[in-house]
This record gives sequence, structure tokens and C-alpha cells, in this order.
Amino acid sequence: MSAVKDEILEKYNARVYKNRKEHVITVGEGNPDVVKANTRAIPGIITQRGCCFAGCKGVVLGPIKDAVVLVHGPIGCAFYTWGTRRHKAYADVRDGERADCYLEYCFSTDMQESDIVFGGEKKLRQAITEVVQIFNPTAIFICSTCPVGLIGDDVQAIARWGEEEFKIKCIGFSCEGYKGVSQSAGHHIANNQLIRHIIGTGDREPKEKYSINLLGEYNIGGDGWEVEKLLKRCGIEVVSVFTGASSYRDIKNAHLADLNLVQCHRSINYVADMMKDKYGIDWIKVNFIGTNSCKESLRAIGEYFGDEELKAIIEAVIIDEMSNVAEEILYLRCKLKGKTAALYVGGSRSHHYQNLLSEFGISTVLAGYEFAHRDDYEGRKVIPDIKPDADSKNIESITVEPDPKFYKVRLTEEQRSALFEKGIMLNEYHGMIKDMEEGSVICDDLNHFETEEFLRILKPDIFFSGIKDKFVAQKNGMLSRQLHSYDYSGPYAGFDGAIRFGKDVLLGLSTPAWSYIRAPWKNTPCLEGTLGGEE
Ligand code: CFM
Repeated sequence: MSAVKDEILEKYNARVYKNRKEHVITVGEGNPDVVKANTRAIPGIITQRGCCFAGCKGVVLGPIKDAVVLVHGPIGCAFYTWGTRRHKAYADVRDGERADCYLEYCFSTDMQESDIVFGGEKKLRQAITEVVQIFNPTAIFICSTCPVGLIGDDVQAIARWGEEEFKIKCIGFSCEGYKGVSQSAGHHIANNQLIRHIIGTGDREPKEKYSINLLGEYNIGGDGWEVEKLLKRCGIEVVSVFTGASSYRDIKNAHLADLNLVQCHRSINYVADMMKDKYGIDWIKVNFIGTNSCKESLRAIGEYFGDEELKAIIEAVIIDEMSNVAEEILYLRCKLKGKTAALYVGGSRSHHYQNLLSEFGISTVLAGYEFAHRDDYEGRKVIPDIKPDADSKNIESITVEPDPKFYKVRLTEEQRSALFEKGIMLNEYHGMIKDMEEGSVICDDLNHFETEEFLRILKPDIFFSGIKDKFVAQKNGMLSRQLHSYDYSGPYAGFDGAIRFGKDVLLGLSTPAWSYIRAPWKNTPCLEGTLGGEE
């Protein structure tokens, strides 16, 4: 397989080759397996990454339904709302609180050239005033775009002004698009402000004996609702979700939960870590994609709480859920066994979906992340070895102290080691490499050229990716399904979701359409050019 890597990378000029070769590995060949990650994409290369603003405003804050997310910048940036990421939510009323959901609105200061020249602070104040007059929300989140940082508008000061003036929560997120090397920087900035300004400010005590927060679940296609349903069936209370279909009024109570479950660690591990330090709340890495992963995750929760009654309920729920899906899994496995897949998604799905694919007998030949860090590939143990660079140092990393009122030691040392013996990892995750077969390829920040080349050589039956590259694959006669949006299908999480996913894959692969397709560039000659532009 390393021949494949060489065949693709050798087309680069020396400088690009030197950079890219460290981002691509063939599993089992390099010893130790190290993947260079979270570094700048090469200028001119067509990367799939997004920006810091997308990670903060779109990914982490976007699904919080009862806060107005106000984009301070040109209107183009504000386009990135619920329609571009399928995080779903409805307004709801709980405990007599008001129903408010602003997800389907787009709030922006719509900066013009004159605002860039003379400053946009006045316009931002005006926008906040209008938002309060028209909607009177509980919270306003102001998100900065690139020009705001460049001209120096003081978004933080205006947030403080808004809070004073209108007596509502007003938080500034300095998440200018150019910060960091990808949307990952925006996740971190959002995490910092959540812990600073929201978590810990509520007083709604959980009602059930066991309660959790579900971290890194964004309710894409309704996934979060599936997981919540499952947990509720087990009698576990979901205090808050970060941040799918979630609300400011829930998140402020997160510190009162017993345990944090972390689905997408890439986007939210900072909150998990800071809540551990500040409130003593442990976290467990979970995965609710695939029935085996669901079982494992539910059982880990049972073991954490160590309650025989809870464990029995969890087993009963698992038996019941499996009785509904077991036969279909067998059928789908018969049909799909032996197929191969390539996955290229943001920062955790390329790993999570491999478990589900293997349930259907589909093996993964190539997996990549857009913006992962080394720990997403190699596991958290590598974190102390990651050398900070100028880009990562640019992103604020905050340390928190134990909260005098709410810090609680949850487990004794004996209980911790008993969990360890049972293979339950606390505050820990292993990376994707460990779960991949020898000879498969891992590629960080896969670009368009490499994507097309890998697909041409490896010929997987299906390519799971996103809107930016799916049509190139499909025009070449290869099925491609979006793992960011599920192509309007889903939910894929939970037991039922696994079946829905399997059926979608089978339907896609069974259509005869692929054999009729001939990519347009195979009939008409294409432009010729060279890569790199050095010569
Ligand atoms: Fe986490 Fe996500 Fe992902 Fe992500 Fe994303 Fe997403 Fe994603 Mo698109 S938070 S890292 S920044 S699981 S929007 S819900 S699908 S790239 S793999």
C-alpha cells in the first residue's frame, strides 16, 4: 500500500512532497505511527477545510436554539446558518420556561465598505439593540468575522455594554475566520467562552438518580434525539447536550450532572477537560454510531455508576433494541459484505463510522480528517509530545481552578482502578490508527488532487465525504454519501439509525445508474497543467 502513497505524492514538487508525506501513512508500516496534523494547508492546494468562524459560529454555537447568534461581518459570512449544516431543533417549553428558537433566522450586522473604513462598532450596538427590541432573547452571542479582527472592532467591550444595557447574557466570540489553521480553532474559542460565561450559572438540579451531559453531539439529521431517547429509556437524565438541539437554559446547568459523555471529542474535549478540573466531573468517550458501539457505550455508563439495577435496565434496553434490528443487520451484512469504503470527514466521523461499516462487513481502505489533531489519530497519550507552533499558540488555552461550591470528587481511587480493570477508560480516548486494518491508508487534510488519485487507485465501492467532493466521485461512477449531512437522510445514530444507514448504503450501491455514467472529462480533453508552480 505504501506504493499507493508514493505513486500519488511523487507527482508533487520537492517542497510540497516534503510537507505532504508526513500527513499520509499506511497503517502498520511506519513505526511508530505518527500523523502530522493541525498545521497550515499549503497555499494554492484545494483543501476541504473550513475556517475558525465556521467552527465557532456554525459548529459549536449554531445548534443552541434559544440564543441569538449575531454575525458581526459582511453578509456572506452570515450565510453559514442552519441550512448549511443539518443541525435540527424545535422550540420547546420546559418547566414553564418560554419557547424560543432562533435557528431559522440569520442575524448579521451586514457590514459594508464604509463600516470597514470607519469601524463597525456603532452598527454592532445598533444590531444588538434591534435584536433586543424585536426578539428579547435570553442570550446573544456575537461572532466576529475576518474583517472585524483586521479593523480592530472591540467585540468583547460591546458584549459587556450589551449585558449592562439590556440585562441579558451577551457574549463576544473573537473567532475571526483567519485564526488557527482550520475550524478546529473555532471549536476551542467557543469551548472557552462556554465554560467562562455559561456553564455553572444555572441552578436546575437533575431529577433522576443518574444524570449526564452529552458532549460533542450536534443533532445532525436528528442523531442527538436518537441518543437522548436511548439514554432516557435507561432512566438516565440528559441535563444538557453540547450542543445539538440544545439551549442556553440547559447548558448553564451542565455542572450539576454526574458524568459527561463525549461523542465528538475533537470539537468539545476542551469543555470536557475543563469541567473535570472545575467540577470534578469525569468524562467517558462514547460512540453511538453502530449497534456494537452503542452497546459498549451504554454498558460503560452502567459500569461508571456501578449500580446493579441500572446495569440490568441497560441490558434489557439493549436486548429490546437488538430484537428490532438483529435480523435486518444480518440481511444487510449478507448484501454488503466484502465491500470497501473510503471516508473523509472533519474530525471524528471518519473513525466513528468505521465501527458501523464493519458490522456490515464493509472494510475501510482509506480514512482522513480535515482538521484533526495528532491525538485524533494517535490517542490522547500523544498530547504531551505535540509541540505548539505559532498558529496553535494564537488560540487561547485557559486553565480553570476547582469551583469552591460545586467541585466534587466523584469516585474513589479504588473505584477508578476497578473501572480501569474492566477496560473503561476515564477522561481518555484512543485514536483512529488503532482501529484500522494493516495496509489501510490514513491521510490528514486530504486535498482534491489526492482525493481523486486515491479513489482512482484504491477503487472503493463507496466514498463517504461531503458536498465539496461527492460529485466528482459520482460523476466518475462511484457512489458517494455525505457524512456531514447524510444527504437529507438520517438519523444514523442509535440502533434504528444503524439500519437506516445500512439501507441507504445498499440502495445507493444497488442502483444500476453507476454503470451508465461516464465522467464528462473522459469524453472531452481536459486542460493540462503542472502542480506546484515552482518551475
Ligand atoms: Fe465533530 Fe461534528 Fe466531526 Fe466537527 Fe464538522 Fe459535523 Fe464533521 Mo461536518 S463537530 S469534528 S466541525 S463530528 S460539521 S457534526 S460532520 S466536519 S466529522
